[in-house]
Amino acid sequence: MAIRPIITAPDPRLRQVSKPVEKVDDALRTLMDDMLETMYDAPGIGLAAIQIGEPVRVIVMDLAKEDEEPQPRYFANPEILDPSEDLSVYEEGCLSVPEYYDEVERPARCRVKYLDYHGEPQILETEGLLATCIQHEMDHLEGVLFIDHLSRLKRDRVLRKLKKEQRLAAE
Ligand code: GNR
Ligand code: NI
Repeated sequence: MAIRPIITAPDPRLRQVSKPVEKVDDALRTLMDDMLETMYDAPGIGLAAIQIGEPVRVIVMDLAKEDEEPQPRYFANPEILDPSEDLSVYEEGCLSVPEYYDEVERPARCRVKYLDYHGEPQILETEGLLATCIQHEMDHLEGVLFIDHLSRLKRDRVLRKLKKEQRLAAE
Protein backbone atom coordinates (compact mmCIF):
# COMPACT_ATOMS: atom_id res chain seq x y z
CA MET A 1 0.00 0.00 0.00
CA ALA A 2 1.12 3.55 -0.57
CA ILE A 3 0.26 7.00 0.71
CA ARG A 4 -0.30 9.31 -2.26
CA PRO A 5 -0.30 13.13 -2.36
CA ILE A 6 -3.74 14.75 -2.04
CA ILE A 7 -4.59 17.41 -4.64
CA THR A 8 -5.91 20.71 -3.25
CA ALA A 9 -8.12 23.44 -4.74
CA PRO A 10 -8.00 25.32 -7.02
CA ASP A 11 -6.19 22.56 -8.95
CA PRO A 12 -8.23 22.10 -12.18
CA ARG A 13 -7.94 18.30 -11.94
CA LEU A 14 -10.52 18.42 -9.12
CA ARG A 15 -13.05 19.74 -11.68
CA GLN A 16 -12.89 16.64 -13.91
CA VAL A 17 -15.89 14.34 -14.15
CA SER A 18 -14.65 10.87 -13.15
CA LYS A 19 -15.21 7.87 -15.44
CA PRO A 20 -17.01 4.66 -14.39
CA VAL A 21 -14.75 1.67 -13.67
CA GLU A 22 -15.08 -1.24 -16.10
CA LYS A 23 -14.57 -3.90 -13.46
CA VAL A 24 -13.29 -4.32 -9.95
CA ASP A 25 -10.00 -6.17 -10.46
CA ASP A 26 -6.72 -6.39 -8.55
CA ALA A 27 -5.44 -3.13 -10.07
CA LEU A 28 -8.56 -1.33 -8.84
CA ARG A 29 -8.27 -2.96 -5.39
CA THR A 30 -4.69 -1.65 -5.20
CA LEU A 31 -6.02 1.84 -5.92
CA MET A 32 -8.71 1.37 -3.22
CA ASP A 33 -6.04 0.20 -0.73
CA ASP A 34 -3.84 3.21 -1.51
CA MET A 35 -6.82 5.55 -1.16
CA LEU A 36 -7.72 4.10 2.24
CA GLU A 37 -4.14 4.39 3.50
CA THR A 38 -3.93 7.97 2.19
CA MET A 39 -7.26 8.81 3.89
CA TYR A 40 -6.19 7.31 7.25
CA ASP A 41 -2.88 9.15 7.07
CA ALA A 42 -4.47 12.54 6.32
CA PRO A 43 -6.60 11.86 8.43
CA GLY A 44 -10.07 12.02 6.88
CA ILE A 45 -13.32 10.05 6.90
CA GLY A 46 -13.75 9.77 3.12
CA LEU A 47 -11.75 10.11 -0.09
CA ALA A 48 -12.63 10.17 -3.80
CA ALA A 49 -10.08 8.84 -6.33
CA ILE A 50 -9.80 12.22 -8.09
CA GLN A 51 -8.36 13.67 -4.87
CA ILE A 52 -5.22 11.62 -5.62
CA GLY A 53 -5.44 12.44 -9.33
CA GLU A 54 -7.27 9.32 -10.57
CA PRO A 55 -10.44 10.33 -12.49
CA VAL A 56 -12.37 7.11 -11.80
CA ARG A 57 -15.64 6.64 -9.91
CA VAL A 58 -14.23 5.16 -6.71
CA ILE A 59 -14.76 6.29 -3.10
CA VAL A 60 -13.41 4.98 0.21
CA MET A 61 -14.76 5.85 3.64
CA ASP A 62 -14.42 4.97 7.32
CA LEU A 63 -16.66 6.64 9.87
CA ALA A 64 -15.49 4.60 12.89
CA LYS A 65 -14.36 6.68 15.85
CA GLU A 66 -10.79 6.48 17.11
CA ASP A 67 -11.67 4.08 19.93
CA GLU A 68 -13.70 1.79 17.62
CA GLU A 69 -12.68 -1.00 15.25
CA PRO A 70 -11.84 0.37 11.79
CA GLN A 71 -14.79 0.05 9.40
CA PRO A 72 -13.42 0.59 5.88
CA ARG A 73 -16.01 0.98 3.11
CA TYR A 74 -15.31 0.84 -0.62
CA PHE A 75 -17.64 2.10 -3.35
CA ALA A 76 -17.09 1.64 -7.11
CA ASN A 77 -19.52 3.26 -9.59
CA PRO A 78 -21.75 4.59 -6.78
CA GLU A 79 -25.18 6.01 -7.61
CA ILE A 80 -27.52 7.90 -5.28
CA LEU A 81 -31.11 6.62 -5.21
CA ASP A 82 -34.18 8.12 -3.48
CA PRO A 83 -32.65 11.16 -1.77
CA SER A 84 -35.02 12.21 1.05
CA GLU A 85 -36.95 15.46 0.83
CA ASP A 86 -35.96 16.39 4.34
CA LEU A 87 -32.56 17.97 4.60
CA SER A 88 -29.92 18.07 7.29
CA VAL A 89 -27.05 20.45 7.91
CA TYR A 90 -23.50 19.32 8.73
CA GLU A 91 -20.32 21.24 9.20
CA GLU A 92 -18.22 19.85 6.36
CA GLY A 93 -14.54 19.89 5.62
CA CYS A 94 -12.53 18.55 2.69
CA LEU A 95 -8.98 17.27 2.41
CA SER A 96 -8.78 19.16 -0.91
CA VAL A 97 -9.88 22.43 0.79
CA PRO A 98 -7.58 22.35 3.83
CA GLU A 99 -8.41 24.14 7.07
CA TYR A 100 -11.82 25.44 6.07
CA TYR A 101 -15.12 24.18 7.50
CA ASP A 102 -18.66 25.34 6.85
CA GLU A 103 -22.24 24.19 7.01
CA VAL A 104 -23.80 22.47 3.99
CA GLU A 105 -27.43 21.37 3.65
CA ARG A 106 -28.10 18.06 1.87
CA PRO A 107 -30.79 15.34 1.79
CA ALA A 108 -30.82 13.73 5.25
CA ARG A 109 -31.09 10.16 3.86
CA CYS A 110 -30.44 8.34 0.61
CA ARG A 111 -29.78 4.88 -0.81
CA VAL A 112 -26.47 4.16 -2.53
CA LYS A 113 -26.11 1.53 -5.24
CA TYR A 114 -22.49 0.49 -5.88
CA LEU A 115 -19.99 -2.30 -6.41
CA ASP A 116 -18.07 -3.36 -3.31
CA TYR A 117 -14.37 -4.34 -2.89
CA HIS A 118 -15.13 -7.70 -4.51
CA GLY A 119 -17.16 -6.25 -7.40
CA GLU A 120 -20.45 -7.42 -5.88
CA PRO A 121 -23.45 -5.11 -6.38
CA GLN A 122 -24.76 -3.63 -3.10
CA ILE A 123 -27.42 -1.22 -1.93
CA LEU A 124 -26.84 0.70 1.30
CA GLU A 125 -29.37 2.80 3.23
CA THR A 126 -27.69 5.89 4.64
CA GLU A 127 -28.56 8.65 7.08
CA GLY A 128 -26.67 11.06 9.31
CA LEU A 129 -22.95 11.52 8.70
CA LEU A 130 -22.85 8.53 6.32
CA ALA A 131 -25.48 10.16 4.06
CA THR A 132 -23.65 13.50 4.16
CA CYS A 133 -20.25 11.95 3.50
CA ILE A 134 -21.40 9.79 0.55
CA GLN A 135 -23.01 12.86 -1.04
CA HIS A 136 -19.84 14.93 -0.45
CA GLU A 137 -17.81 12.18 -2.18
CA MET A 138 -20.34 11.80 -5.03
CA ASP A 139 -19.90 15.52 -5.67
CA HIS A 140 -16.13 14.95 -6.14
CA LEU A 141 -16.93 12.41 -8.90
CA GLU A 142 -18.77 15.24 -10.72
CA GLY A 143 -15.99 17.78 -10.15
CA VAL A 144 -17.94 19.57 -7.41
CA LEU A 145 -16.48 20.73 -4.06
CA PHE A 146 -18.44 21.44 -0.87
CA ILE A 147 -17.53 25.13 -1.15
CA ASP A 148 -19.59 25.21 -4.37
CA HIS A 149 -22.67 24.90 -2.10
CA LEU A 150 -21.73 28.14 -0.28
CA SER A 151 -22.19 31.75 -1.38
CA ARG A 152 -19.91 33.00 -4.14
CA LEU A 153 -18.40 35.45 -1.65
CA LYS A 154 -17.36 32.66 0.73
CA ARG A 155 -16.15 30.38 -2.07
CA ASP A 156 -14.03 33.05 -3.74
CA ARG A 157 -12.55 34.04 -0.38
CA VAL A 158 -11.49 30.44 0.37
CA LEU A 159 -10.07 29.88 -3.11
CA ARG A 160 -8.14 33.15 -3.03
CA LYS A 161 -6.59 32.21 0.31
CA LEU A 162 -5.60 28.73 -0.92
CA LYS A 163 -4.06 30.19 -4.08
CA LYS A 164 -2.03 32.67 -2.04
CA GLU A 165 -0.82 29.95 0.36
CA GLN A 166 0.26 27.78 -2.58
CA ARG A 167 2.12 30.70 -4.14
CA LEU A 168 3.96 31.38 -0.87
CA ALA A 169 4.76 27.68 -0.40
CA ALA A 170 6.28 27.50 -3.90
CA GLU A 171 8.68 30.40 -3.29
O1 GNR B 1 -12.57 14.08 6.27
C1 GNR B 1 -13.61 14.57 5.84
N1 GNR B 1 -14.55 14.97 6.73
C2 GNR B 1 -15.83 15.34 6.35
C3 GNR B 1 -16.64 15.97 7.30
C4 GNR B 1 -17.93 16.34 7.00
C5 GNR B 1 -18.43 16.07 5.74
C6 GNR B 1 -17.65 15.47 4.78
C7 GNR B 1 -16.35 15.10 5.08
S1 GNR B 1 -15.39 14.30 3.89
C8 GNR B 1 -13.80 14.77 4.38
C9 GNR B 1 -12.73 14.06 3.55
C10 GNR B 1 -12.86 14.50 2.10
O2 GNR B 1 -12.45 15.55 1.68
N2 GNR B 1 -13.49 13.69 1.30
O3 GNR B 1 -13.69 14.04 0.02
NI1 NI C 1 -13.75 16.20 -0.01
